[in-house]
Amino acid sequence: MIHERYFELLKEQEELLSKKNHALESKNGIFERYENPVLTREHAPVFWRYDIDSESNPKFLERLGINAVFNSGAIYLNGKYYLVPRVEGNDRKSFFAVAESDNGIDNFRFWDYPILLEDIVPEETNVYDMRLTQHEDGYIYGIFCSESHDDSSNDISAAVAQAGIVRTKDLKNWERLPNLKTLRSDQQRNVVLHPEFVDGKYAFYTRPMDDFIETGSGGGIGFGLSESIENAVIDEEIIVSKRKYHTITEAKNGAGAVPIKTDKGWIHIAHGVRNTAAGLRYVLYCFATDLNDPKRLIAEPSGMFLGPLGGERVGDVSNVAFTNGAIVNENNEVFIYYAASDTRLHVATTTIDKLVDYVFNTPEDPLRSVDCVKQRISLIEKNKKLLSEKEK
Ligand code: M1P
Repeated sequence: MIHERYFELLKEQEELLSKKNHALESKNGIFERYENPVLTREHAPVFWRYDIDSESNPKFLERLGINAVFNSGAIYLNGKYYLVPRVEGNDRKSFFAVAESDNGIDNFRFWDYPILLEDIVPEETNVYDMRLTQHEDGYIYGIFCSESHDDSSNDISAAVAQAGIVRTKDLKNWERLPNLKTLRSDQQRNVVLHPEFVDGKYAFYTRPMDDFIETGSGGGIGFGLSESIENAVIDEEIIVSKRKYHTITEAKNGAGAVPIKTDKGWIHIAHGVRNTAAGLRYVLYCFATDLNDPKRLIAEPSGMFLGPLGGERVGDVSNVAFTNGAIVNENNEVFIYYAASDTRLHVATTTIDKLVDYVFNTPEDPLRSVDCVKQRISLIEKNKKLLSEKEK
């Protein structure tokens, strides 16, 4: 018999799932945040967590808890908004699952089953952070981090990160392909597949790193080409968006959402990381690359685009804003799915026009305080002139 508590939990969950989400007044004119997260651990179906049989679970104890739902791939298909977040069990293992909504800001509901990946990488322990690319070859690709223990080390926590690859046409049947090989980088995380062929090849944004946590000599977000996707191999990686001293990318950076094609260039929403006395701080930043040569940087506005704010700052890994998915709908509205502190998933909305304006008209970081002050003084002087003309 089904335990009666199941129906109570279902009712409580329905209230959460059907709750309307409201935009908060934009503070910067660039994007709106929302009142509620779009996905949390409470959104995970009750039957993923409980044995609902009153005979085998008379006290209705949770058997397989969910700890967090965060960093999410995103895709817009046939008028619906789909998310494939990182769902982390209480056992610390992450997995992927599809959640869908009609409007992209609320009522996201998980499908009944999580995605069971083909088990073709026997050493793989954990998977996370899928980027969903609708590629011009006709497939939807999911590129994610495939993490294994580093057996060359005696350290129990030593790990190796590689980029896993799956593809699908319907988000239901997933074909797993061999992990990406990058011949000149030992480890990879935050790899994104470009949606178009470049010189007839599959193009990837990479993040060369020579350690699991530290990128070491890795100079930033890279770009590389592979002849094949069935056996993807990248030889040379060219740095597109560099890590820079005393900026929001000083410690590391990584590609985020699949780049958004606009008339002026590909817009990238990535993350930058700096170190502080309180630990690493992750924020989102933007840059643009050339439409015909997507490894060529053409704009990089100064500083952060979106940082963790208020309650977003606290979670399992505090002080983190992270994105790996954004959606543009037919009205050129942009939905940026960003996770807060490795715990829950939020949305911020903007439009293509605003994003282009932000990316191409926000000044670059002059990299030195004295030059930043000069930059600000020139803005003040321009404004003062206008204000004094108004007074005349
Ligand atoms: O904990 C913050 C983020 O850390 C990693 O990102 P990066 O490789 O840039 O350090 C990822 O594990 C990501 O999932 C996580 O949100």
